[in-house]
This record gives sequence, C-alpha cells and structure tokens, in this order.
Amino acid sequence: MTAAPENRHFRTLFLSDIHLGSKAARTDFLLDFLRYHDADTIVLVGDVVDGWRLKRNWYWPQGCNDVVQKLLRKARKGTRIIYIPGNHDEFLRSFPGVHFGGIEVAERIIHEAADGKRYLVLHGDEFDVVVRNIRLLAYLGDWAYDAAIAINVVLAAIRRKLHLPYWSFSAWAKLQVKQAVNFIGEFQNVVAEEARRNQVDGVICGHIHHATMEDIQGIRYINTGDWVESCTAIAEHMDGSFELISWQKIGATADVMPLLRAPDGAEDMRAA
Ligand SMILES: [Mn+2]
Repeated sequence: MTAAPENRHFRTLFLSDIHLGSKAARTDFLLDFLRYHDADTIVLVGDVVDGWRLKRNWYWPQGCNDVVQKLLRKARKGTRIIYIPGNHDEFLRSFPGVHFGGIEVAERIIHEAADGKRYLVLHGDEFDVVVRNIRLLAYLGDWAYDAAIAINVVLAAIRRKLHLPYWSFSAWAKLQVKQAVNFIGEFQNVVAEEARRNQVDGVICGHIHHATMEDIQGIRYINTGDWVESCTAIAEHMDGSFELISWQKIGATADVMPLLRAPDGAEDMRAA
C-alpha cells in the first residue's frame, strides 16, 4: 500500500464524456479523482449527463448525485465551472449563456492558457458528418465543408424537436471495422483544421472517447477522453503546460477493476 495521493491544484481541468445516467459511467473513479484534484476553472466538455439514456430508462444512482454535488460544491467554493454541452446532453444547447448553481453554459469557448496560447474548446460531435464524408468534402472544397457542418447542426436540431436521438456517426463508423481504424485520425484532422480556421494554437475536445495530446500540423490537439472506459482528464498547470491524467483507482489503491471489459450498458457508450 502506498500513501494517500497528494491533493493537486491546477489552473484548469477539462473533463468530458462522463455519461451520468448510464450504467457505464465510472462515478466511483470520478468522485475519487475530484476529491484529489482542484482547479481555478473546470471546463466540462460535453456528454456529462446522458440525456438519451435517461429518456429511455431513468437510471440515477447515488453516485450520479455525488458527482453533481461535488461539482456544485466546488463552484460554491469559488471554482469557475463552464459546461459545454455535447450531443448526449444537447438539451442544454438551448441555454447558451445561462447560469445554474454557479455553472455557466456555453456552446464553445476560446480558452487562453497561462502562456498566452489560445485553444478552441468544444465537444466535437458537429464534425461527425464531415468525417463521414471526408473524401467527398475534400473534393468539393471549403464551402461544402461549411455547409456540411451547418446541415448537421440543423438536422440535429430537427431530430431533437422530433425527440429522435442524435444520429451517432462514431457508432456507425466503429461498425465499419476497416474504416474505423482511420476514424480517430480523421476526426482529429478535421477538428485540428477547425482550430486553424479559428486562428488558435490548439483545440480541446471530447466525443470520441480517445484521450490524447498531440501536434497535428502545427495545431495542438487535445482530447479529454471519458469516464466510461479510460477515466481521463486534462489538466493545465500554472505555466500553461498540459497533462493527461488517468485515474482508474480509488485513493491509494491499485486499479479497482481493470477496464478491459466494459460494464453493463457500455455498448451504448461506444456511440461516443
Ligand atoms: Mn459525444
């Protein structure tokens, strides 16, 4: 047994794809993570609450309440919390600029790091349609790319009005076994390109449940991962450098349960 982990305080913490309301959400690991990690600002990068799941089947164990309470308590104690909705919690997209319990809702933000570098922060699902049609759009050019994103946003809004679930591109893509190999890379390229168009230094997103920090043609691409399978967060240090933290444990214990086999209900989560 090692000693209890130290408490760490960061400038910013980025978390996404917690999927509260799904049986696959690892609220136990996340609660423990939040116990030992604090920040001036916490940015929730989408799919924090799994509205699709809850609509079909209400599942809200104590662990979900505990996570919400923990975040609200941090907000009360002075942590700035920004909530960027994803496709699973898109009901919040109707409330940009709204504050609830000290939490601000924003569709996307530009995060200025301590070193002055600027990062576009968004969930990332709006690029699903671009990734799907990547070759066609590359051929058709910029206007088609813009149109595809606009059409995807409109379609999502219509489906929301009709109470249909968001069409999950990544779930579809992962079924196409051979193409799925390229899916992550193509998603990363498209999102990095969006950062370039916004004239920022990098992008911080979630959605595809694949945590990483890498450079893509001069753009810093950072993905926060998820709390369903990998249990990861991105932390910004006081000097503006970033760290990918993996937390698959409770306190000082070793891994409580290997995450090789997904728990019940995880199949849906693979839809990102
Ligand atoms: Mn998503």
